[in-house]
Amino acid sequence: MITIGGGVEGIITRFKSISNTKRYTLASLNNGKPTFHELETKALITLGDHISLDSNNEIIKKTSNDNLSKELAEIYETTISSYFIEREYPNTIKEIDLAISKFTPHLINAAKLLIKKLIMGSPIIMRFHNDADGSSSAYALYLGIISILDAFNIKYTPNILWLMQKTVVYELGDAIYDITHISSYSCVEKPLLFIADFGTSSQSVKAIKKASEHFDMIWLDHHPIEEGFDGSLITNYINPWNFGGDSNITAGLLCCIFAYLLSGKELKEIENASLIGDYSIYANTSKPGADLSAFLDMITSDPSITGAGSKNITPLELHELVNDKKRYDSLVNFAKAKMDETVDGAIKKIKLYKSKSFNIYVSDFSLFRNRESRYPLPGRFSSKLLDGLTLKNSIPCILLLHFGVYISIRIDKKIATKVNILGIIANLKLNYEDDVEAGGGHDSAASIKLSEVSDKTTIIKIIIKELKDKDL
Ligand SMILES: [Mn+2]
Repeated sequence: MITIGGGVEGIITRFKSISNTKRYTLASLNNGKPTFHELETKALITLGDHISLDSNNEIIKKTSNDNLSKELAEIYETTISSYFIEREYPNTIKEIDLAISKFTPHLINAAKLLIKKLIMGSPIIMRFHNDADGSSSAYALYLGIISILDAFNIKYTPNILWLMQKTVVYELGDAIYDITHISSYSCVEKPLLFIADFGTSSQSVKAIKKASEHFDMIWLDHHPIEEGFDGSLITNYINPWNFGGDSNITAGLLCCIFAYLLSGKELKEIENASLIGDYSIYANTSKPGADLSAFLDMITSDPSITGAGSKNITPLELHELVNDKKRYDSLVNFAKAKMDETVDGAIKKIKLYKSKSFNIYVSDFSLFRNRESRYPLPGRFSSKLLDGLTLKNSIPCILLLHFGVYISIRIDKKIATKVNILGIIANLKLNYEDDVEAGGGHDSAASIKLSEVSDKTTIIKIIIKELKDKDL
């Protein structure tokens, strides 16, 4: 395709109807470079039409396209061959070299798919878990996308909706929302749904089935794969558990590798922030990342702290805050001070149950929670509180932190295997099925949801007894 006069020639790849006007995107190659135009017109044109525009963006020629798939393939392949460079991730964590080399080809496929959606203007929905790891994931993806669009010299705002997810399940309601969002678009390339740091649950299966009819999907997660979860409908499901790794390879780390493969951008601080945020054994507290992690944890727990009215926070907003040095420093300091203050408050009101080789602590979150803000959230706070307790003790500690119908359990990694909390939870579910609604997690971090009618004090006493029985 060539440029005519001051204008361009290309293919209509997407349109959106807004009352009686339609907004179109036009994709083409100009001297081997992908170009991208947006235009609004009442003229009768449709998806796949081949259009020529003059320098005022007026349509001067329109032909219907007999060679559509060939021309689209040419745009895509030329873009990939001129801009996509196969790179090796500069990994600094030796233990995960093998897992990375195994999933890298899959990440490369996913990166190429994202590029295709970007140059064809397809709507993209990015959902990320609302914690430090999930928001690190979104931040890395955002910076990677900006960087590749810069390389293309594409001057347009990509059609991306960023949504922060409050649960670890992709619910049917989410799928319906996503399908509704794209319903006003028509595109030559299927829309893309990108999930980061959640969704690997059997409860997501219905929604995945529904969404797969309308979207191609890229799904980067590191949660243990639940029985009944079916990732086969997901175009690119990439989880370290399937490649000889485990949850210590966080979603943020996966997304930083993805962003690097996509654009060549190195994002080591974001990578480390995600590792710190999710208590990965690969977290490195002597390298930058702890401040960013504290900041992200606070912002995702309570976006209103920034003064924003919305409950959602986008990576663009994160990026602007991080780059406003004064504001960022003050938010980081506030996050750390609030966390320290809450840990101190909790330790003053905690109950201790001594066992032979470890201490069991029980903490009631409602006694010291922050009344003005949702930060810190109890589940994540329990990990910080265990850290605080570990510092004060010479023997390992176990923490049961309860709030409403939830009990959050944290166990020193040194005794996690011996204690086998998941076994204790399985027994509870079996013997007290009317009390325990749900429960699960990892060896060192688990949680239980009780039913409304349950007697929480009794259940906690039973857990303490079971824990002590393991300490022989
Ligand atoms: Mn995570």
